[in-house]
Amino acid sequence: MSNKHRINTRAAAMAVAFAGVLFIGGEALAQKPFLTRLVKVYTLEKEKNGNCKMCHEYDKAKDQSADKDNINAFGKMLQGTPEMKPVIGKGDEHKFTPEELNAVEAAIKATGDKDTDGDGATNMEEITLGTFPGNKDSVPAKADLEKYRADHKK
Ligand SMILES: [Ca+2]
Repeated sequence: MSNKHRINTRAAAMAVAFAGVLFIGGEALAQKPFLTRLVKVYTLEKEKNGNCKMCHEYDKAKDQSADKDNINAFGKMLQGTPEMKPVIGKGDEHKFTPEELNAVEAAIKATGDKDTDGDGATNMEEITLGTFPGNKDSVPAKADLEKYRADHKK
């Protein structure tokens, strides 16, 4: 194999690897409508929990971004619900319909009383109070939680 050929082979392999990264990025973008819906329904703030970390665990410092390989405990729990079934596995070209986004909303409601990360606050309490239901290190302040529970007593 000539040197020139070897370099071309390497370039081709790198191009394939890069395309793979682009593909994963595209797939992550496909789920953006889920977040948009969630932010709208629960009036979430981007600086608090209205961002990708709601369902993904990644480290920006390590140049990572939200993708299908870093879905957190909350995201995985949603994926496993019967409500989410119709919206799982769509390609990155898929445009989610309002009905499909209703399914995502229904999955969140249906699992609202669960405490996925086991930090003592339910998923719905965390979503409403601005923390992450899939990260046990993110917990609502005790006073916020007490107020929320007093306000929502049945
Ligand atoms: Ca948490």
